[in-house]
Amino acid sequence: MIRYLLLLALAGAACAEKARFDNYRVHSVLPESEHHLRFLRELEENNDFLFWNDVRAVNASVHIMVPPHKTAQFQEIVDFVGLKSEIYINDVQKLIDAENNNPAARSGIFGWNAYYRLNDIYNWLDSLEAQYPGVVSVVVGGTTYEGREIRGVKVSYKAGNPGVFVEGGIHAREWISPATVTYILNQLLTSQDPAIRDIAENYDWYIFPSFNPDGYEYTHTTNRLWRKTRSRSSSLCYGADPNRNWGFHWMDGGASSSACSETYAGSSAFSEIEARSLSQYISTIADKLSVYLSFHSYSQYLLIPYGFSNAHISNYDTLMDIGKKAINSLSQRYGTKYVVGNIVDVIYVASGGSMDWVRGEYGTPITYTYELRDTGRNGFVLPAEQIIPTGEETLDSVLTILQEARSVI
Ligand code: 0X9
Ligand code: ZN
Repeated sequence: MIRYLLLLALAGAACAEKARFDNYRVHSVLPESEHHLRFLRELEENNDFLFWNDVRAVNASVHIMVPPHKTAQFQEIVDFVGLKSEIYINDVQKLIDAENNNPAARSGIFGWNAYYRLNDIYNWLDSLEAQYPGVVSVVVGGTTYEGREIRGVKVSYKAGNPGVFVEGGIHAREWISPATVTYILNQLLTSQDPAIRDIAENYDWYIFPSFNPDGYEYTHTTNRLWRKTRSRSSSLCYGADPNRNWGFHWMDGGASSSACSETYAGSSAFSEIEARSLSQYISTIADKLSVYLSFHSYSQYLLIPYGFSNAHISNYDTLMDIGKKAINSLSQRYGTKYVVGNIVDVIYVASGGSMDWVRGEYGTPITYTYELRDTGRNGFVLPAEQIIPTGEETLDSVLTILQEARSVI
C-alpha cells in the first residue's frame, strides 16, 4: 500500500515536475551474518526503501536510500537487528543538484564535462557520420515504447574486421555509462595514440550509448533514480528491467515477476520492445561479433557470464585471465580498483541480461559487463568531473581486452 501511494505521488509528479530527494540519505549497511542477509533481503522485497545496490553476501555493504520521514523507522530497524550502518550520502538532492550544474550541458557543444540529454547524444552521433564519411554510419538498433529510436553508430575503417558491440545505458539512472561509451567512441575517432588507432581501425565497432532512451529521458525530466523502461503493462507500475527481459534463461533467478519491482523481468521474455528490437538487430550482425561489452554502474566490477549460474563457461579461464589484465590496466592511471569474476560469484544471481543472451544465443567468445565508478560514495549520481577520468581508465582496460582478444578470436 505504501509503495502504491509513493508511486501515485511519483506519477503525479511526472505530470508536473521533477521528483525531489531533499534530505534523502543513503546508508551503507553491513550484514555480518546469514541472519542479517535474510533480514535485508526481506526488507528489500517489502519495497519500503529504495536499495541502491543489492544484498550480496556477508561483509558486502548494502546501500539503502532513506527518505527523511522514514529516518526513525529505519533507525529502529537497524538497531533492532543489530546492523552496523554508516551514512554514505547525506542529501541525495544536493548531490543531484551538484552533479550536472556545468553550463556546458546547455551550451549545445557536446563533450565530457557534463551529462547530456538523449537528443544531444543523437545529434552528436549524426555529426560524426558527416565528419567521418565512409567510416562512421548511423544505425538504428531498435525502437522504444514511447517511439524513440535506439540510435547507434557503426565505425569501420576497413572490410573484414572482427566486430565489437558496445552497449550503454540499459539502466536509465546509470548516467556514467552513456557518457563513458561516447567518450570511448570519440577516442576511437580522434586519438593519435598508435595503440588506440590500432584497435579503432582493426575492429568494426557497433556502439549504442543508450539501450533505454525512454528511461534515460525520464531520469532527466522527472525522476533521476529511474532504472527501468517506461512501458505500461500493469495498472500499478511502469516499466520492466530491460536487463532481465532477454530470452536466455529468462526468469531463471534474480528477477522478479512483480511489476513494481526494480528487477521486474517483464510479462514474458522480450516483452519490452527495446530488448526485442535490439535482439533482432544484434541477430543481423551476430556472426560478425567477437566481443560484446555492456556498461553499467556502479560498484567497480568486471563481470563475465552467466548471471543465472556460476558454472564455468567454456572459456572461463581465458575471460578471467584477460579480465585480470584489463582491471590491472584500468588501475594504472588513477588507482581505481575493480574486482573481476562471474556475475553470480561477484554480485548475485541475475538472469535475462543482454550479455547472457548474446553469449547464450551466439556463443560470442569475449563478453564482459562493466560496473563503472564508484563504490557508493556518489553511486548513480557520479559528479560530471569524473566522466573524463572514468572514460580514460575504462578505455585503458578496453584496449587491453581487445589486444588480448586477438590471440583467442
Ligand atoms: O543487476 C544488473 O542488471 C546489473 N547490475 S546493476 O547494479 N547495474 O543493475 C548486473 C548485470 C549482470 N549481467 C547479467 N546478468 N547479464
Ligand atoms: Zn545497471
